[in-house]
Amino acid sequence: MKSRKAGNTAAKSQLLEFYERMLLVREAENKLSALFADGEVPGFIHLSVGQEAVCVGITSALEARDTLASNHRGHGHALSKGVDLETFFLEIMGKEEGICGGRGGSMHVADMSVGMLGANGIVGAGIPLAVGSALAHQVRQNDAVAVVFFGDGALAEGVLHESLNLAALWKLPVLFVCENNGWSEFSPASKQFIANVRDLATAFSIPSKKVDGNAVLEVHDAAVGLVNAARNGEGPQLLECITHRWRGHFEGDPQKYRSEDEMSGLADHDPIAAFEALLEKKKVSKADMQEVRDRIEEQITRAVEAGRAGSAPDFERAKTDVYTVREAV
Ligand SMILES: Cc1ncc(C[n+]2csc(CCOP(=O)(O)OP(=O)(O)O)c2C)c(N)n1
Ligand SMILES: [Mg+2]
Repeated sequence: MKSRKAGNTAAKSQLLEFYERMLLVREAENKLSALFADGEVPGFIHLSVGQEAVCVGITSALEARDTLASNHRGHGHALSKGVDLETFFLEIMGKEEGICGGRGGSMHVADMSVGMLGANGIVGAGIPLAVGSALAHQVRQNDAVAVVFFGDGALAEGVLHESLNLAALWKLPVLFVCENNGWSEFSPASKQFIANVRDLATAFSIPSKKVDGNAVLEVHDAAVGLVNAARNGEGPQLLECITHRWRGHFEGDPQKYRSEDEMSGLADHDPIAAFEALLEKKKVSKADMQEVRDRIEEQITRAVEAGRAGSAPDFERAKTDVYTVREAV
């Protein structure tokens, strides 16, 4: 996405691009959910359905040279940073032709060619990676910024506090993005952290903003300002995005810990439905929106076919890319 105009001034083509990017993430994950239920996806998957406006709003404010570190709920981060859809499906389906040779799967999708530093199964572990990447950008003077997505469940992690401190101390070009969906696995995040993320930023002299994480243009506009500030040498910035996790913590989670009220109200916070209503107001035709939906459906069908056609990992290569193998004594 080249133009930086959003909000009221965005052109129709740019609005449709936001729509297409959010739909890609939503439909890719809906398909992964079905594949997982059918046993075609090994391991665990965590879906970001309902949170699409955050990844799209942020990544649309980035340049190709910028880098991104993710967490366990990272499909949207990877796809919206530009990871190829077919090699993404191949990876998650555990195939050799996957972007990481089928060795990473959902929680380790990485693609340095598009600046995707990696998803991460350890809560908070992507944060110092982004800070390290920002340090590399600063040393190389390459005019790039690093972004990290983390959830509200990471707020009590010491590594976040240490990373905020170092980033502020060294004025690193990094944007910290907190996807605040209220949950940390099966517990309300409010039971784990006494303060809030913006106070934490203030404690380390980091400027911050809070946005409705379901409103893609609001996220985008805030991200443009913060990314520019980081790029212009003003040091780290932080954005809190309020959003909703529609699915369980992982696929298959029966979610007994959530109230019926909360579950039945989730669809009221649909970033894609809200954006469709906005497109209609802006006089984007239903035919134009349908064209986007058809294109996404085709792309996903092709990606699933590619995933199914991929080869299962070869046992002979089990030790490839393993740096050290300790022989049994
Ligand atoms: C260091 C560490 N502690 C605990 C876990 C188990 N765990 C996995 S996800 C998660 C909570 C994640 O919540 P949040 O960061 O808000 O992300 P969300 O799942 O809401 O997107 C926990 C505690 C872990 N993976 N790593
Ligand atoms: Mg959370």
